[in-house]
Amino acid sequence: MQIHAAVTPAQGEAFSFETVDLAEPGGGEIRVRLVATGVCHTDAVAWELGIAPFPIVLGHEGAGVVEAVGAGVSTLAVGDHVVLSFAHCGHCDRCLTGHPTVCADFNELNFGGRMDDGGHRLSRDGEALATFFGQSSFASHAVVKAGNAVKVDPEVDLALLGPLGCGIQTGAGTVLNRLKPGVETSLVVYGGGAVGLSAVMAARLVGCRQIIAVDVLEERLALARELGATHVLNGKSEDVVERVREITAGGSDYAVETTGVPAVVRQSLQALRPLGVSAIVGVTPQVTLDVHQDLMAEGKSMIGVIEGDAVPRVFIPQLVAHYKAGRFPFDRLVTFYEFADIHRAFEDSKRGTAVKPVLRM
Ligand code: CXF
Repeated sequence: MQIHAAVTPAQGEAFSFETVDLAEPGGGEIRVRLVATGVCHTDAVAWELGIAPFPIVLGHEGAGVVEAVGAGVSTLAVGDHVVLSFAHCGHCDRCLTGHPTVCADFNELNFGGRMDDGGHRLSRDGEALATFFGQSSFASHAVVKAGNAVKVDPEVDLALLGPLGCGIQTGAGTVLNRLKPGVETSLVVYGGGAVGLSAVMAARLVGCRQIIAVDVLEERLALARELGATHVLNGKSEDVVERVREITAGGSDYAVETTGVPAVVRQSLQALRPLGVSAIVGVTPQVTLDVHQDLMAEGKSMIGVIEGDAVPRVFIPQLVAHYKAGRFPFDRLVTFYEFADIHRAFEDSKRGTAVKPVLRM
């Protein structure tokens, strides 16, 4: 069928709204009519730095309604509300042991530009268009593997839910699935974007005693407070390591580092108490560490976490339930844009005036 999509013709080139062809869903696949899709930092990285092939249809935080199911799909039906998450093979040892975020084929399936059978589902005048994260949700419709689609509660506004498939799952999952802090612990979140603020909300959910948010934008810090931060620090004007040590009487138990800025990655370690753990979530170019001083001397650890170590089909419905119960108000992060305003959504995200832009298709 013909659909409407924002095509990225080449690295850094403006999105071009076009009518393109979408194949029928094959075995194990579904077609989704997208209602909305979040804009994530990784879309911007792919657009600007070209980490996936071009021409491509980006977008990987889609939410929509199942419109057709291919052969062999028994878990979803036409009319179901779904959130689209990252692609994973489902049969490697990591997928089978509950860690699809480190699927053996994660990079190939999400950034390789093709579906799991090596083919494309999108084309323009016979020319293949690359797929992003197995979904390419900057479009009116998408064909995806049923295993990457998560059925969600139809009572909740579907337009809000796309970011649960990536950014919000990443922040909340890092706390709830990986760090699992106990009550009475302290946790510092570096960076007050959608990922960081989701980590703040998750830390409040589990009852961390001290939740310290660090950012350089005062508006972000104010929002962090409203969402559960007990303390906020402005990284521009305060000595963060010193202040965290003061507030926590010696260093934090946990850190969630979302900025990817090398100096901040080091701060996240330096401000830990002995035996503390820092989860590295932000995409980081290269960081130089004094391994002895920053890690060994005090038994600290640093762990990398992708997509909150989540099993989306388990975790996303849990987040939706927390939202419904008023315990996880992630809607506070969302600013809606019309699909046609995609460039403005990207600019606002870059400038920091929108925490989580969501495009209505
Ligand atoms: C990405 C972050 C970088 C590693 C792969 C997954 N998540 C969302 O965009």
